[in-house]
Amino acid sequence: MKRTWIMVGLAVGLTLVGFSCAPPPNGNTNGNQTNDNVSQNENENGTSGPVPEGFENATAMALDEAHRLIVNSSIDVVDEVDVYDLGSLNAGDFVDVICVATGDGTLDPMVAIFDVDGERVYWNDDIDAEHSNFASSFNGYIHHGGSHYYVAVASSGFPATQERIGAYRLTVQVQPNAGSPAAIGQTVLLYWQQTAGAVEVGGLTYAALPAFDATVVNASFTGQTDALKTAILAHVQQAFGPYDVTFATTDDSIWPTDRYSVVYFGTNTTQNILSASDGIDFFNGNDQDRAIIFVEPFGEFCANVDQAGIAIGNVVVREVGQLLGLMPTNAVGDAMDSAHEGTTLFNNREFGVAPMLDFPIGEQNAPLLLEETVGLHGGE
Ligand SMILES: [Ca+2]
Ligand SMILES: [Ca+2]
Ligand SMILES: [Ca+2]
Repeated sequence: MKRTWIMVGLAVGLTLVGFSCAPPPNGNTNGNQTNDNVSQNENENGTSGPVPEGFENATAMALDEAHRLIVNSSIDVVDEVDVYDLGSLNAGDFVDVICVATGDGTLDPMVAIFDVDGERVYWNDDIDAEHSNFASSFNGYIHHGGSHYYVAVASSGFPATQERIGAYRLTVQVQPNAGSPAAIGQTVLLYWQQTAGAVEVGGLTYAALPAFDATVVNASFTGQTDALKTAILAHVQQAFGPYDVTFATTDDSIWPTDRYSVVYFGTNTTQNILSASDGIDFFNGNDQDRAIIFVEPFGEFCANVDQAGIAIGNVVVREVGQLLGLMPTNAVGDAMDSAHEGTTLFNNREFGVAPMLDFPIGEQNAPLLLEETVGLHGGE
């Protein structure tokens, strides 16, 4: 399915800001206003509509009296995706999902849960890849009700072919009505100044970082450090404008006193990457996580400070998106696009509805997830 991603993002963003519709009786706040450009389904109040693309062959699997489902099955060919339809879930239900390889143990699984529109709620590949635990597991609250929730199992995209097929056991446990997940705003500190010591991001330690300096990005930017900071800040504030995300910087006379996440700016990398973060923090369970942007590589393709402000800003937006639970996507123009770096970094991007880089079916509805995670700016 081909779409114009920038337009989708704009339309969804405007709809979320502009409408304040009462949730239908089943608690589904994911009404047609936000996603009729995705699947045209009419699933409010549990009436069934077209099943989203990729979920047509879902196997209906009712939970037992203990609200549990155990499936023993297998991924038999590379790129197979097994989809199970759990039926309806409500906001405040707590789901606990684990998928482990069984049989000869060759499968490296990944697992995700999707709402009635095929939009991702949670995903996991490896519980602990560092210690070779390639089983998949996640747990957390359902934030909006729906007549169908789908759990999908696929093989991880990374391993060699022989690790991509094999048997698995999927266990789903639901605790109905376990709590009331609420959106909570987030403050993010852009750390322009020199750090007092080494900083740790994503399990890696970086030696003390010097103050942000436009000269490091590109020698021709000397003397334009403040202009570049201003351009980056303006870009990230614009991107998160609809949502309750507050950006502060170390140049502010008063630093935030509440809990905040931090974006550092490093000068170089031996890994040839633009950025790193503590990870995808689904529904922002950690309000003090960190990301780092490596500004040096941007100098190679940014001709002026305005370009650099947009390019670096786009990468800051994507990393903060991860710190708020968004996954990398695979769509030009989407704020979480990680597949088309190159010159697309010079373009304005929008949080939109886009396919994920790391799961073969379903999409990520970033505006909906951000609204459910941090809420809308000013509580609109
Ligand atoms: Ca199968
Ligand atoms: Ca895995
Ligand atoms: Ca976080």
